Amino acid sequence: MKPINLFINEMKDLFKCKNVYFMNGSENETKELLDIAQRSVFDDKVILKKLNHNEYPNSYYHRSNINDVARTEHLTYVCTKNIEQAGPNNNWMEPNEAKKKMLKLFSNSMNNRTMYVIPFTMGMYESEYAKDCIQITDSVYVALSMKIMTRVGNKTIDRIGDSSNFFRGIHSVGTLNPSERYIMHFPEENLVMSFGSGYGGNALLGKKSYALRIGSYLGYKEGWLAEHMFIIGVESPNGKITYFLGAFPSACGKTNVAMLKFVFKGYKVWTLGDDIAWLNVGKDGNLYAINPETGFFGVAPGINYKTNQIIMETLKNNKFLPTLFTNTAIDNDNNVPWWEGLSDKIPLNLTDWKGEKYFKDSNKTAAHPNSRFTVSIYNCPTLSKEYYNPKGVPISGIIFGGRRKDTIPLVFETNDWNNGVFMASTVGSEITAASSGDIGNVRRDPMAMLPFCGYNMGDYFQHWLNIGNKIKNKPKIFIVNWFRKDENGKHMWPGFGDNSRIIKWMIDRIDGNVDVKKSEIGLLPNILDLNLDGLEIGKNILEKLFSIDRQSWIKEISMIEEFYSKFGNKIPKELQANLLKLKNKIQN
Ligand code: GTP
Ligand code: SPV
Ligand code: MN
Repeated sequence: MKPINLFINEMKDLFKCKNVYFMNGSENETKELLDIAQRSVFDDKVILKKLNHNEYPNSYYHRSNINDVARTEHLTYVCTKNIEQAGPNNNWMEPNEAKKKMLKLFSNSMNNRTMYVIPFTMGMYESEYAKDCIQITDSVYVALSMKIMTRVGNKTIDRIGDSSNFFRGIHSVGTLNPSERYIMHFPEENLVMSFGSGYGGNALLGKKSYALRIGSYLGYKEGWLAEHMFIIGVESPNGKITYFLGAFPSACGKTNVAMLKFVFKGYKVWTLGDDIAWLNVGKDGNLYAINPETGFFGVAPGINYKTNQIIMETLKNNKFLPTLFTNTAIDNDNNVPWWEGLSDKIPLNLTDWKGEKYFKDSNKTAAHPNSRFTVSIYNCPTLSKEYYNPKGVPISGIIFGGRRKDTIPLVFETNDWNNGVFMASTVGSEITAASSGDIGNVRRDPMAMLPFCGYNMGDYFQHWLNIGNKIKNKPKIFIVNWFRKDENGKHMWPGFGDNSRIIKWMIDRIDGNVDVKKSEIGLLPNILDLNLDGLEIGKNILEKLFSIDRQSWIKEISMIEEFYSKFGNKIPKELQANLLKLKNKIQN
């Protein structure tokens, strides 16, 4: 028997499902799944509710369990044979112990349910970087979401053929009991087991579990990088397109930059990806990036026609697959989704994300802060034609950032690749609602990969340095912080569309049109080189946005030292040397 069929039979025996739904990727299948989801009740709720299709074509609403609204990092494990390989950045469990635990939870857990078999490919079928996968799930919401987010269909089955070389993702929502929730990764076996959650990165196993955690491990072994990054091309008035990658931690602005609208005439952003990039060094010595996904799973709150017109158009321009809204509020008068920031006026007849009537004066938000839309990338009006290029696009700039109310300037350029890797390895960010944890606390989140690096981060940093040695035309590396606040706790930079002013400066740097000011931490822009036409921003605010406060940096360095010390001698010497240099400069 073919390995695929062996695997599916094994799953049937394990889960004792009522029936099997083998997905083929057809349009008809989408209709069938939508029908099933609108007819079925799970967790006391109808799984999908049709929204007003005049306002939001082909859109549906889903409410998840109130205990299941974000990734649960403390229940996410990397199970390698030895603990050092997983590193202090991961929870670790011995693989046999982890499997025993999971098999017990999985056993009979689909008794009265349908088991969906989802064959999917990450990346263009034509791409030599594409990877074939099979996910098992008992959630029709997950099955539909996977269809939006990845290439689902028979083609994957044909590609796998008689081979046993495919990713196995095994998922069951179980009873949604948080005390029985685990997401276990077995990088050495190309396998993930997930139980007890139906939400986002916990359940759509092609995304964080495969494309990042397993992907980063494969990249380490095979000589490439799997990154938590958007990919964009920026067209300048002269027609040249400059490609950027950007890594910000969860809920720190990637999707918004991916669909950014420039405030200057003649410039245009072409979208390639908003969350995941697979990077390879080409034969020509350039760094190339592909987006292995086919959809956006984006944060709803904050989005409106002013902050991001292109995202709104993507949500309204529904031509292809359905769009799902999860844990937003519902405006009952119009049967449309609503979230904080969508309109100034709060609709009168609002049901909140928990399903309760929402009162305007309550301290709670109507939409969950991590409420999201799942939408096909093909609906995006700014989708780049290079999205379809199996080789990917050649990168000229890499942007790293975090959410910091202080310390980190609006933008600076790093001195060179290795110094850029060092700076990226030190990025800190306030924890957001995208993961359950101490929201607001600053933690180190190197390359925005802390929750997603499937192996020891010390080895990961060395891998970044090694990749750099292979790149002939090294991209410039920039650090940004859209989130610096004043004494009153107000963001000093308007952000969103105005971030294009900063990206324009980066293009000017890449093209060699403007100079920089050297500072202790890196290369700062000359304020006069930033085009701030039409923006009302005081000179003193601008100065504050770029100020380097010695005391804050002394604290910052001690936090970096504390983080590095967890990795012992795994931290590359090159990065230790950079840290020492920075410390000397700050102290002198
Ligand atoms: P993940 O999907 O979790 O990986 O998040 P992301 O990095 O794609 O973040 P996203 O673009 O969805 O933005 C997250 C939140 O930050 C949303 O509530 C946005 O409205 C808000 N946001 C995005 N860009 C900016 C900005 O430039 N300034 C400010 N103040 N807020 C922003
Ligand atoms: C993130 O948290 O970085 C996300 C959402 O993109 S999830 O798919 O849940 O990981
Ligand atoms: Mn993300």
